[in-house]
Parts: sequence; structure tokens; C-alpha cells
Amino acid sequence: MKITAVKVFVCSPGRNYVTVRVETDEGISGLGDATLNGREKSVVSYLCDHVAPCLIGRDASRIEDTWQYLYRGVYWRRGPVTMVSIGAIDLALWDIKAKVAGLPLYQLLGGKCRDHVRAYCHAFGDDAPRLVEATQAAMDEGFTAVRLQSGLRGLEENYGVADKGKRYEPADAALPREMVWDTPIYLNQMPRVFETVRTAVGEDVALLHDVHHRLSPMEAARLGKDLEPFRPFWMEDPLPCEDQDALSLVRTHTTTPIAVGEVFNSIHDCNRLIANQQLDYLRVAVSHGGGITALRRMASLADLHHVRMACHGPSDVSPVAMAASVHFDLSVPNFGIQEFMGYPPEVRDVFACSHELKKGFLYAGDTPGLGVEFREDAVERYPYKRAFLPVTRLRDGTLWDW
Ligand code: GCO
Ligand code: MG
Repeated sequence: MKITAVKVFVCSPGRNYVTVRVETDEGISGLGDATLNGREKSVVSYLCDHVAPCLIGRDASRIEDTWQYLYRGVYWRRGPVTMVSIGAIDLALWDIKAKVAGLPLYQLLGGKCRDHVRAYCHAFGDDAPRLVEATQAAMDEGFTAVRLQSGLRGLEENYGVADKGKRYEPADAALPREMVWDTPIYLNQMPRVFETVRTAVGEDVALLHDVHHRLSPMEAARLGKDLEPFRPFWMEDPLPCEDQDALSLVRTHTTTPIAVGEVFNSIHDCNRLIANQQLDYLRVAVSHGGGITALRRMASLADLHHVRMACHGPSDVSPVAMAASVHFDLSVPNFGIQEFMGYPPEVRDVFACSHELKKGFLYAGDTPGLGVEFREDAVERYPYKRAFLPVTRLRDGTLWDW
């Protein structure tokens, strides 16, 4: 079975997605997600100019060899653009292989390790009482795990809080917008927010929180300690993670579990962290990390060191990568939890999916392959829109971590 075409589609049903279709001479094709939020066109060029021409005529069944060819065979290794491109091809080849077998992908990955995938959703509020309402609403929908992001007193906007007309991140401006951040206010307020929500919703629901890389090691240690009484499921991305040793300082001071990795794109970004047990959950996205082939290697390493997998699943990861995550989550022994933000109707109109969310748990469905259909006319119906994530500054104008 030979690869006859690698097609790349960019559409924007509310936000930009880069979708890859690998076609074969036997008429079976596979889908991959190559979306890199705010950097979509770089990936399109990488795929169209540097990957697609090399794959025509190659055997579509040779998934590992193709991965090695695109990674090891190339002088410039790693980096988000390269790895999400490899990831998209890898997903498409797994999709093809599972369609050929007539099986949902998880069957080729060893079959189910669990019946369904526990998901967490996002709750946000301008203040603690609104966050209590949002958490309760998520629990009423059946979620057993909820991520809490709160507005901060004196700050107009905060990351992840789309309350009262404000936007979630937002990758929506043709030039980056600017947001203001204040660490002391955050460190004082966040534990109180957790206390209010925990007291209101009881101890059975898992409560998560995303720090978005904004603290120093000592500040993160303090936040972890201050949150401990309210039993957070995890504290995500407490630090900018380039300094792999910094997390060990955080860990010496707190038992609050740590989740990192959504900006990682290779096993080399996390092998020392895993081996030194400096994290509890690894958040690499199945697309950004180089596909199912690469994620399985990370999961096996993580399993040796008591680290669980928790693939990144924001709405800027398309339903194709979300489907791949669900198949992966069903099949790895050391699964932790799956982020699921859901998608608006425009996105569901472009991507028809067999996976579904039912009462806070994800199910893969029985469709052969990844179980996603992509409507190519989306490119005309929802054309690409240049969109940047915002930048963050302290009150005095100092540029801060994102
Ligand atoms: C999360 C993330 C996202 C990112 C986004 C950036 O935990 O879901 O932090 O919301 O901000 O993916 O592109
Ligand atoms: Mg995050």
C-alpha cells in the first residue's frame, strides 16, 4: 500500500486547525492533526515543502520506519514545528492501519486497559462564588474532575477565565493582545479560592489548577503547600520548565501533585524529569509530541517511574488529535486523566467523530481507525484567520511567562 498524496488543510471554524490527510493507492486515507496554536502556517510549510514530497511512493504500513525517517533521518531534530508535523503523519498512518484492519485504533495498541476515559473539564469564574457555580454545573453534567481558574482582584483579565464575555486565552487577535499579571495577588487569592470551592462541593470531586508557567520555584513551592489542605488533584505547569532541575525544589516542599509537559515535544524534554520523579502527570499532546508512536515510548518510560499520562486536550488540539488521545488513553496502563474542553458546533460540523463524552467520561466508539471524518469544504467555509495568543506583562511592563 503506497502513499499517493499528503494533503494539508487549514480551516478556522472558530479557531485555526491544520489537518493532514495521507492518501494511498488502495483508496484508504488517514487523518492527522498538525495544529500549532498561533504558528499554523509554519507547520503547513514544513509539511508541504519538506515532508510530503519525501513520502510519496513510500509504504503506508511502515509506521515506525516512517517515524524514524522523519525524525532520525533529518539533520534538524525536535522542536514544535517538526514534531507536530511528524505527529500528524504518524496519526494518519495509524488511522490507515486500523482502517485496513477494520478495527478501532485502540485495538491495535493492545486493546482496552479500561472501559472508558476519565475526563476533566474547565470551570472558571470572575470570583470564587461564580467558580463554585461553574464547578457545581460541571459536576451536574457528570464530571468527576474539574479544572479551576479564577479571576484575580484588581486584574481585568486572567488566563483561562472566560467569564462574563471575556475570552479563554484568547488566540483571537491579528496581533498579540497584552494581559497583566500579578504574582503576589495570585499567591494570596488562589488558596482561598480553592478553600471556598472545596468547602462548597465536598471532597469527592477532583479539583485541578493550571498555573501556566508563571511562578518561580519557591513561589510554586508555597502555592503547592498552601493548596495542600484542599487536596488538589494537580498543580499544572507551575514553572517555565526549561530548567529541568527546578521542579525538584518544588517537590521537596509540597505533596501537591505536579503536571507538566504541554509544551514538550519529545521524550528528551522529559526523560530526566521522569527518571528523577519530578512530576506526577505528563501532559504532552499526542500530536505535539510526535504522534502515537512517540507517546507510547514516553508512556512506557513514565510507567517505570510512577508517572501517569494526561495528554493535553485544549480546544486548540483538533478533534483528530482528541480522538487519538482517547484511543491512546484507553490502551496505556499508566493513564491518569484526559483534558476535554469540548468543541463548538462549527467544529463538530467540520469533524464528525465517533468518540463521545458521556457524563464526564470519553468513549472511543467502534468505527475503524481514529473514527474521525473531515469535511474538506471547511477550508472555503471557514477560511484561515491570522490569530495570536496574547502576551503577559507585570504591572510595571516587564514581559512575563506565558
Ligand atoms: C491547557 C492549556 C491551554 C493552552 C493552549 C495554548 O492546559 O489546556 O494551558 O489552554 O493555553 O493550548 O495554545
Ligand atoms: Mg495548561
